[in-house]
Amino acid sequence: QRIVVLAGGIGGARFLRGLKSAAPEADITVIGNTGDDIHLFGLKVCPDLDTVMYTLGGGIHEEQGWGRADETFAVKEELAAYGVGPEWFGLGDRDFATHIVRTQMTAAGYPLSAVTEALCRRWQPGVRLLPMSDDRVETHVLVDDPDGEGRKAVHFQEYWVRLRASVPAHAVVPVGAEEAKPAPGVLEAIAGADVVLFPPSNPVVSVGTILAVPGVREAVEAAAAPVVGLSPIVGDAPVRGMADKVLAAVGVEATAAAVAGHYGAGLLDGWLVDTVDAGCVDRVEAAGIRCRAVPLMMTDLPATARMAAEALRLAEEVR
Ligand code: GDP
Ligand code: FO1
Ligand code: CA
Repeated sequence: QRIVVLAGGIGGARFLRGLKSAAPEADITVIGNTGDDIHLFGLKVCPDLDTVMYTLGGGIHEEQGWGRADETFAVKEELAAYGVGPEWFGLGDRDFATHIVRTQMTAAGYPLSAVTEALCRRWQPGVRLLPMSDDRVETHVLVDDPDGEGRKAVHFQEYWVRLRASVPAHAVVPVGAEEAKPAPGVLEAIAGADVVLFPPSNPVVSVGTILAVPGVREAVEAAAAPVVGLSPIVGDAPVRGMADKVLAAVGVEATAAAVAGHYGAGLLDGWLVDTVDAGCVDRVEAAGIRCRAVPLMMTDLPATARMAAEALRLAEEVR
């Protein structure tokens, strides 16, 4: 069974662990979001690709959900001693090595897809991890300019990590997406899939950014395979993080039903909501999307594997 998953960071990575456990024989291709990528200290950092790679490869900081386990911050402290920031982004020593290898290979001419494949030779994530594009795409967020009347665009990481999404977001712009091409293998994987899954990743800045790469949305819409998503919104709030803030920026309510409607019946064949949101099942189905309410909290691996199994079951139902 060929399964394609459009993944962001933590929500995508944790779901993938459950999917691997629920479908150990499946051939899984992950299309990873690279809109969160940021260049710091001359290095290219790919938070979502790394979160998937470290989570599935056993190197993740489990409680935090991003970055490396057993991390130290000597390099960051030394940079700070030179007055070199940003101090608000916590790059650890072990993690730095990944970004050094990635940047070095990029400078030598390798595309991000080849670099990711090389990094995965170490981590053996057990899935094929493809960046959505080899071209640079950077999500920016339009916020009020604190120094003036107008508005200004800040990098997504500055909005999310430094500002903690505490200022109003007026727009979310995947800069460069319009000119980006899907990475080699992306469209082929979608076209050849038996099932396409949207994990409970951020619908705007994770899955939304992947779909913004020209050709990707069209490929998912045209796919012969059923497309099933799992809601990252449970009980009218994100399970973790500030997805409600970026949903507001695109005019979508933070409810499981509204997120299904945002993707739409053109994209989704099936949608899983949490049991606490069972009341919205009829509304989602009325929009032409088959919907089931099942437990959607990824509290441990067995619970996550059951979520993945439910998604695959729903895919069979709508096939
Ligand atoms: P990020 O790139 O690290 O922000 O991760 P993703 O975009 O892949 O996923 C973020 C989303 O995961 C958030 O909007 C959370 O609400 C969602 N999420 C995290 N844990 C859970 C969980 O246990 N269950 C569900 N349903 N969603 C979750
Ligand atoms: N998230 C934070 O909240 N604070 C950090 O200092 C931070 C550093 C960081 C370093 C490497 C990496 O791969 C991820 C990192 N993240 C950090 C997480 C990440 O940037 C964001 O949570 C996601 O991109 C949000 O989608
Ligand atoms: Ca992310």
